[in-house]
Amino acid sequence: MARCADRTAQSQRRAESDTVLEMESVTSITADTPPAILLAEDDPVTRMLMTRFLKKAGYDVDAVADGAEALDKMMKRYYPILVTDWEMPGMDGVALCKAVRNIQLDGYVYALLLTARDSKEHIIAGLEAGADDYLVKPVHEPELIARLNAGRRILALEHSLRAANHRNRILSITDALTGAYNRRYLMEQLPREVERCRRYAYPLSVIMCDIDHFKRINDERGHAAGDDVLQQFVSRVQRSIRSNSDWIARYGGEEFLLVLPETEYKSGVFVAEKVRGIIRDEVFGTRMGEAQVTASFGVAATGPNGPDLALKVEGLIKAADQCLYKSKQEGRDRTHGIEIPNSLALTVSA
Ligand code: GH3
Ligand code: MG
Repeated sequence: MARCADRTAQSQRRAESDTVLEMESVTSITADTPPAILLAEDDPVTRMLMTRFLKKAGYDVDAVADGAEALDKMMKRYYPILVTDWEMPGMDGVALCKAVRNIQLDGYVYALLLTARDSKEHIIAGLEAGADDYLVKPVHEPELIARLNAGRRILALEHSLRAANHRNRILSITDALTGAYNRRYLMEQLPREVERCRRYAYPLSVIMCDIDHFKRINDERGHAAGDDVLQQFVSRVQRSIRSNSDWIARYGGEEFLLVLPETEYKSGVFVAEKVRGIIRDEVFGTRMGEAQVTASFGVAATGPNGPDLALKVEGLIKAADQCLYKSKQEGRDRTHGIEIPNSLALTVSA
């Protein structure tokens, strides 16, 4: 979807958080499927004839009568191909091409300019405004199809490049063994979550969790069985948290940090206790047999109105870690937490 001006406040916040959304795939464009075309043409007869012709050629076509309407449509839906007349009332084709190049859309737009003018200066002006190609009117239909085919090859290339970049990005932020986010992503993303919660005055909870006596599992069943436990641990946690906002990162070997935006202290502790139950209540299957696993938890949460200016990510993580340490010291398989309504006056609660 294009970045619309009328996006709701909530989805705006989500876009800013830029977290779980990274896992979404990029819009699919291949050389085989005809991409959607937006046709901007003010002459009703030409518009109707071209729409009919393009539809017959297999394209999904939306047609509008001027540049402003075209731009409005493009803000709401991604059209990989724009075919636009040059001369139109209000925003003309050249202004439309310029505008399209200045907004952020979900993918590249291949812009084909139709013009009655064939002087070199005009053609250069059209291409410099952002058009990829031009056709002199009256349009010769087989030539239009051939030029659209050339455009589709470019779109398919651009798409595969973007998909490869997307895959690389996912690989660079994911822990290969468990599929959780890696520490690099955590240290990149958590400051943004803190900032976002501060701006919108929402609480934020983080939960540090560590598998109890994990070394024993490795020692008794082998490293590979330990890996099985780590994988299942993460998939159990992922299944039990909100998939569109909460996320888990591998902090160290068998230590993970759960990030729960818009979650206050009580709910943070509730989630930690829920996850603790999910881990301990069902044995883990490993390649070396079943294993009983427990984990310890430390919750650190901001006050209900979000982090104050003094709160740093390191402080939040340290507070969760100290609570986790307390849980370990008191015998493991338990949760301790701290609410930090004011970073300068930390109050510990069990
Ligand atoms: P505690 O209850 O105090 O947390 O004890 P623990 O045994 O869980 O903690 P300790 O720090 O003594 O041992 C953690 C072990 O986790 C040691 C390390 O070899 C193992 N480990 C770290 N990363 C991996 C991994 O990716 N796979 C496996 N199988 N083991 C790992
Ligand atoms: Mg451990």
